[in-house]
Amino acid sequence: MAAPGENLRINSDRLWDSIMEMAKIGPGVAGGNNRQTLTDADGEGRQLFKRWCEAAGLEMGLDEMGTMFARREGTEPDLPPVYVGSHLDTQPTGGKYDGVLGVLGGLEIVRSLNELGIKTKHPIVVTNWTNEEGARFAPAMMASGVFAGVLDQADVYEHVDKDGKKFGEELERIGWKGSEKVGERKIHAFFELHIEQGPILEDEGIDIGVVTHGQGLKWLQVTLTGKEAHTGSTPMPKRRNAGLGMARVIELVHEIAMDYQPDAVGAVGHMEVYPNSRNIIAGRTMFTIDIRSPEKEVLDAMDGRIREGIDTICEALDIQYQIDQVGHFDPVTFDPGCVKAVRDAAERLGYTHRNIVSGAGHDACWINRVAPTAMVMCPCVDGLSHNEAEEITKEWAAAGADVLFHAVVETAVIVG
Ligand code: HGY
Ligand code: MN
Ligand code: MN
Repeated sequence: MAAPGENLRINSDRLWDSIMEMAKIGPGVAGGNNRQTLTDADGEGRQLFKRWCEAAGLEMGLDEMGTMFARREGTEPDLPPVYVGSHLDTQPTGGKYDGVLGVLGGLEIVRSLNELGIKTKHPIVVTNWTNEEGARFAPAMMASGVFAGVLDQADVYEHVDKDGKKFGEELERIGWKGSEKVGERKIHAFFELHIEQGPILEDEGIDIGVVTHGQGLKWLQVTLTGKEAHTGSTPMPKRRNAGLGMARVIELVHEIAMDYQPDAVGAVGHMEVYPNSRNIIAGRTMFTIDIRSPEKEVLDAMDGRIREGIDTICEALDIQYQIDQVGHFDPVTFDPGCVKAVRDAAERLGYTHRNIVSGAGHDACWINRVAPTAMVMCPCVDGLSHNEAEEITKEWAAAGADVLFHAVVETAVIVG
């Protein structure tokens, strides 16, 4: 396949302006975004993206999970398209770039191809995957997981948020449930541009992360049941304190992750306490353990040790426990051919680059099961993400989008 010329670049001002325009929708309280999946803000962001896609001459498809597929025709329409995208939904205290850079980077590729009058053999489809974050409805990477056949659509339709609202009903309510069956599209290759969400690229002064692997993840939702009682008049030996149990499990998760350094990670970010009253011993707690490692054996070992530890803690405190696995994927090895296209693009364009393992999960991790897939990463300031202060530079965004541009058009094959 003929490689694009090194002067083929995106329009970085236009990309940056689009990112800033999207950031106005679902603003957070500290300069970032709260555009959680299937909220009205998500619906507004989808509308804006749809308008931009239609203005760029793209035909919009929508499947039964609400994933958006904006198609630019190829000279050989029957060939399977090259897909490029990420997600527009954010964390409740999310940044402006997590996911958005990948979706609007894909749109910028199309805008640049239109401007330059370049055609490709394969169609190109810019994609917004529904509910990548898994913040409002677990698990993360939900729509791409259904697309890849690892999650069951009817099941996830029934998943509820903290207010008891169902995913399927909320998708209908915001008017973004499509009629296209999920997972029937044939994908020639999928590329995703994403901020690193870690400190490596910035610390090393590197422009581009060539993502060779993604680490594995497990989310264990734990419910501890003790007994509500008066915090003043109940003698210590008679307490069945689910709050104390949660505290000990949180410490256990940290200690176990520290046993597998430098790569393993573990934390509890979601915690609910019932009845959450100052002078009542917590009778029930529900929380989610997030553990990750690039090595499947380590992930499984941590899982096993945590389960044993929870049993011991609950025995000692005379409380009951239930553990439900609400998210999981094994470590991912991306397609060597697509990874090479990313690396060659960075080289050709004169950007510094290094191989990197993704610490965060991405839609690409699931799509890699059904199509050749690779990711491009750019640095972010202080490696900070899932925080409203998330920041990148326009130059980093442009470098990432340029590399994405080359990898996509080389794979889609420029014609004429
Ligand atoms: O959890 C993750 O890794 C992703 O940001 N949803
Ligand atoms: Mn993301
Ligand atoms: Mn995220």
